[in-house]
Parts: sequence; C-alpha cells; structure tokens
Amino acid sequence: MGIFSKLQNIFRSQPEEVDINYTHEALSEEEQASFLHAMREVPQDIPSWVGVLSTYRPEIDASFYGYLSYMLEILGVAEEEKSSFLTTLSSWVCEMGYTQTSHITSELEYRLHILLGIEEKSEEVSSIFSILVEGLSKTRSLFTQKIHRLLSDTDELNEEFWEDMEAIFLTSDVGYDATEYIIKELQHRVTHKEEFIEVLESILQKIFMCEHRLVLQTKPRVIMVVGINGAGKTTTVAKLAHIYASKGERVLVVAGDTFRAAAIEQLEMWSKRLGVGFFAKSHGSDSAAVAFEGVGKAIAEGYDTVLIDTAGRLHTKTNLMEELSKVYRVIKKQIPEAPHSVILVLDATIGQNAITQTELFNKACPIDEIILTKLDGTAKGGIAIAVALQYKIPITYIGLGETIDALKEFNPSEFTKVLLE
Ligand SMILES: Nc1nc2c(ncn2[C@@H]2O[C@H](COP(=O)(O)OP(=O)(O)O)[C@@H](O)[C@H]2O)c(=O)[nH]1
Ligand SMILES: [Mg+2]
Repeated sequence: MGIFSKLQNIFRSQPEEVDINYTHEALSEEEQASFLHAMREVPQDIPSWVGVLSTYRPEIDASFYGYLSYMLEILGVAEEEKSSFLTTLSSWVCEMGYTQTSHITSELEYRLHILLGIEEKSEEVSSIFSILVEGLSKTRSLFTQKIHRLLSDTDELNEEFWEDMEAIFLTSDVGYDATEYIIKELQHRVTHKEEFIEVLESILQKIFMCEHRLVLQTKPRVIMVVGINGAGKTTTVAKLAHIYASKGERVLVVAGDTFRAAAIEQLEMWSKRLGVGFFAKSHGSDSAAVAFEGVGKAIAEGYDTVLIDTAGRLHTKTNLMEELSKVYRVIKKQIPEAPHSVILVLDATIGQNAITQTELFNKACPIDEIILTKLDGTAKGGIAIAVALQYKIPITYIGLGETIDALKEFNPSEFTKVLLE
C-alpha cells in the first residue's frame, strides 16, 4: 500500500472497531476521536505519528498497545500484519525491560518504516552544516541570541557588560573555570564591541583544538567506549561501527556491558542491522574476559576495527572504575599498544556533571577522546567548552539524534561558527 492510500485512510470518516489482544481495554469513542484528530494535525510522517503516540501514552502499558493498535488501524495495516507487529514488538519491549515510550521511539520508528514500506528520510538534510545548525538549535537559541542581544543593548564595554556576559556563559553551562578564562581573554583582546564575536570565535576554536594522542596503528584498531549508564555508549558504538563499515572496514562490536542483558541484545540488534561482526558472552560474565576474547577474535579473524562497549553500572559491589581499568589492562595483553583509543561518551544534557565524570573515568583509564551525545536535545552545549578547556581532551564526534547517522565529526571551527552564528 502506498503512502497516498495510507493518508487517505487517515482522513476517512470513522475507523472500524479495533479488536485484538492488546485492545481488550478498548479505547472509548472520545479517546479514538481525540487521537485521530492529533494524528491529522501533525506532519504526515512516522516520527510525528510516533510523537503523537508518545504524548498520549508516555508509558508502555496495556493502553499504549491499545493506542498503537489503533494507530496501525488508522494507517491501514492489515489485521494479521498488525497483530504480528504488536506481538513481536511487545516481546522485544519485555525482553529489553523498557517501560517508557521515549526509550523505544527510534526502534518503533525503524520497525514502522519497514512495516509501512516507507523510505527513511534521514538523508533529507544532506549538508552536515545544516544538520549541525538544526541539531544545535537549542544551544544556539540561548547562548548566541543572548550574546547578540547584550551586544546590541550595550554602548560601552563596562563592568556591568562583563558581568552580564559572564552570566550568559554560566547559564549556558560553560562552567565557572572556563567562563573566567574566556572572559579574561576577551577583556584583554576586545576593545570595540564590533570585534567581540570574532575574538570569541577564535578563543573557542583554540579551546577546541586539542592535540590527539598519536598511537601506532596496528590492525585491528581497538576502541574502548566508556561512560555512565544512559550516556549513549551503545548507540555511539553502533554509530561508529556504521561510520567505519561505510568506509569499507571490517568491524567487530564487542558487548562488554554484561550487567544488563538488554545491553547485549541492543548491540546484537545493531550489529545485525549494520551487518558488522558481533561478539558477546552470557549476561553476567566477566567483562574483562569478554574484551580479551573479543580482541582475540578480531586478531584471529582479521577485523580492521574492534569497538568495545562497556558497562556504566555494575551488579556486584566491585567498583566500576576498577572494572574498567581491568578491561583496559587485559586488552593490552592481546595488543600492547591497544586500546588505540579510549572514548568517553558524555551526555551533554547533564551539564556540569560532565566535568566530574571526565575526572572519574580519566583516572580509571586515560581518556583519549570525548564524544558528546544528545546535543540535539539540550540548551546546554556550553559543556563542550568546559570539558575541552579543562581536560585538553579532544572532542571527536557529537551525537545529534538517535538515528544511526546522527553522529557528526566534530570540527572546531564549524562548531564555533554554528554556535555563534
Ligand atoms: N537525542 C539523542 N538521543 C541519544 C543520542 N545518543 C544516544 N541517545 C539515546 O539515549 C538513550 C541511551 O542510549 P544508550 O546507547 O543505550 O546508552 P548507554 O547506557 O550509555 O549504552 C537511548 O534512548 C538513545 O537512543 C543523541 O545523540 N541524541
Ligand atoms: Mg549500553
């Protein structure tokens, strides 16, 4: 069925009764009408429909399936397809232990794309620059607009101006130390407000240009990904696997988060989808052993790149940091100069906590790169500045969404330009 007839279905007068397992708590007529109305109001695409569903049912309960079933009905999905879709989805949700709709939106969208046979539209915004602009819109709206407003309201660069400017930096999560440093530099170098943006741009660019540690690259290249639970490690491993695989490399992903059974499955699902190698042991096994054997497999089977996902929390009383440094050490037993890179994944929405986390993880195993995730969902992109300045660790990529291609190489001058535009 084409998209056109699906749209027609949306606009047809009244849908028939939905009666499958999950809808025994049938929606009332009012509920149906209101949902149908909401579906009609939004742009007619999968992410928007899933958005409506998630507004109506933020929690995955029986009634969530009722609404989802009704949504599929509206979209004209045949009865049999619909019930098999709901059965597989609900057993996946159960296995993964998800309870919030927001946690499954990207998976749900992916499955709906397949079910409805609609092409993914992720390529629509082709230029990286425009993706950046879009992804960083929340950060920019706060940070940049405030700076520009203050500049236009100011005649002379007096004490009051600098205090107001400092407040803008602090509320954008640039952090106290970084703010102090930047303001001092600015006071030193800016004499007319016309030069302000240009000077700030050059200060920020310099902050972002940290030296990369140079490591002799043998094959396989071993990359270890660390960070707290929910930071976006597993997703980032998948995104990186996608980047390397698209360059024609043979990639192996290793499920080192043995704490959550769901984490292993999540990675396995990504590996299947991306067609990259996958290595895991059972849930609860020693993550250092998983890393050791994973790297062994990569050597034996001639992989180009190994990406090792790790836990962000442990079920035993063992200290997470000890566990990570053990993983780090056993990798070296396989290849002395590995891991070639330890990547710390930081959720940009956590603001100043990122500093504490960097400190902590850096003690467990020296961090070579930082990837900032969820910059699409925060007004606190200033944390990038704080982390880069404080630790001199390069930010190499930024996460701008949940889809597989929403990981962009971090380019200091581009990032600064977008931030200050
Ligand atoms: N909006 C947004 N969500 C992200 C990004 N990266 C990861 N996520 C989401 O954050 C949640 C946690 O990610 P996950 O990879 O499981 O985190 P982990 O516990 O560190 O492995 C998931 O719902 C991801 O889809 C990003 O760049 N932007
Ligand atoms: Mg994970």
